[in-house]
Amino acid sequence: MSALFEPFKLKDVSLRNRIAVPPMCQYMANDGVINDWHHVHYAQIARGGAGVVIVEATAVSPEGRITPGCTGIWNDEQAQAFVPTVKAIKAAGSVPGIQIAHAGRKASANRPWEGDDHLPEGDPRGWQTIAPSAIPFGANLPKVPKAMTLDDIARVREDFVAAAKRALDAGFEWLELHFAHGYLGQSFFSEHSNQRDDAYGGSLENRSRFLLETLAAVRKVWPEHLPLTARFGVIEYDGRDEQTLAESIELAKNFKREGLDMLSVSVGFSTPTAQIPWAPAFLAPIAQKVRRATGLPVSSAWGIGTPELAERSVASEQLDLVMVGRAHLANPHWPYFAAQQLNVERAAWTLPAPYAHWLERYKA
Ligand code: FNR
Ligand code: 531
Repeated sequence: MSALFEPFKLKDVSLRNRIAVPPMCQYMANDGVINDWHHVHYAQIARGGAGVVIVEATAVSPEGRITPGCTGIWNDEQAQAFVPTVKAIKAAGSVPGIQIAHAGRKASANRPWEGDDHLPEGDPRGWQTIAPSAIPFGANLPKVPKAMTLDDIARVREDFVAAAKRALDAGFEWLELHFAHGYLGQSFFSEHSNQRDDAYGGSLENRSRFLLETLAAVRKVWPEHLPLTARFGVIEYDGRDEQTLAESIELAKNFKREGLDMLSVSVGFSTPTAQIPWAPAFLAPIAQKVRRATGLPVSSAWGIGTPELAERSVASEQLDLVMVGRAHLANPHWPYFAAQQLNVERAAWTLPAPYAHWLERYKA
């Protein structure tokens, strides 16, 4: 039997297999409202058979978007626009998830294929970015953010709470806090971006405060029986990996204490000078370390594009869920072909009948 096609239960939510479609920005929204592009994209990818489909980083406020094309859930119109897509994901047999996010100092940018850089000063499409300290990311994102006041911090925390409530009302059953990739949550944790001298900066406890307070506040409004997860960069590849990983494991233990159900292990992306050792599944052994140290179920992504590698990452107990991103962009039915290549018996195959009947019955 394939480990990849074993079901997975987290709280009261059951996944048909260990395959997750990770959040992947589409940059195709207008004023944060999703449209046909997103509906077709998510419905078709869910029909491919993944256990959970996590909708892209969705901003908790207008200034929390990465680009003007990013989705938002800061108002009821945006939340309502998700409802048909949530239903389509469920109808396809996947669990509907969503990642809520604030881009911090990486906000107010062009789409990746239009420069991936900050919108120029004075560009009417741009906005003032905010962050723990007035320190720019650098490289393609040179804009100096406004250092957040304590009121800003409280407001953004409440924006995450309001976003979680709207996600629940829209029918999502899996919520992920975007605390990774150099965005606002990560930037409070990293000394590359946080040089505050108040209760939110300096010590590990202080640099963890925004993340833990936000998690605790969201946990209060997100039902206990539904998974509440976070994506967090546990390593930066900036020459201080041992210390960063040790601090990240401390934070993960505190996440668990505050009610986190699962951790999506990723990279910090807090500095443009990071030397990241890109390789298929390079994060899986690191995720396993976090899992063993904290007892939290873990997922991770990165270059896991072949069924064999996905299978091995789960069978070797490195990952509880495998995040297969770009391979799903290339083939929304990736899980079906993975099942074939792993010779998984038909019952585990998850294409809907209108496709499966003809692919199974009249096999070449
Ligand atoms: C991403 N990624 C990403 N990550 C995240 O936490 N939230 C997001 O919204 C996005 N958006 C996004 C868009 C696109 C087009 C890509 C390619 C990636 C990262 C993604 O979830 C995943 O971690 C990486 O792509 C690595 O996994 P793969 O693609 O190698 O399987
Ligand atoms: C990170 C990434 C870098 C290089 C290849 C694939 C993915 N992602 C992070 C995304 C935005 C797009 C780039 C988010 O977390 C929103």
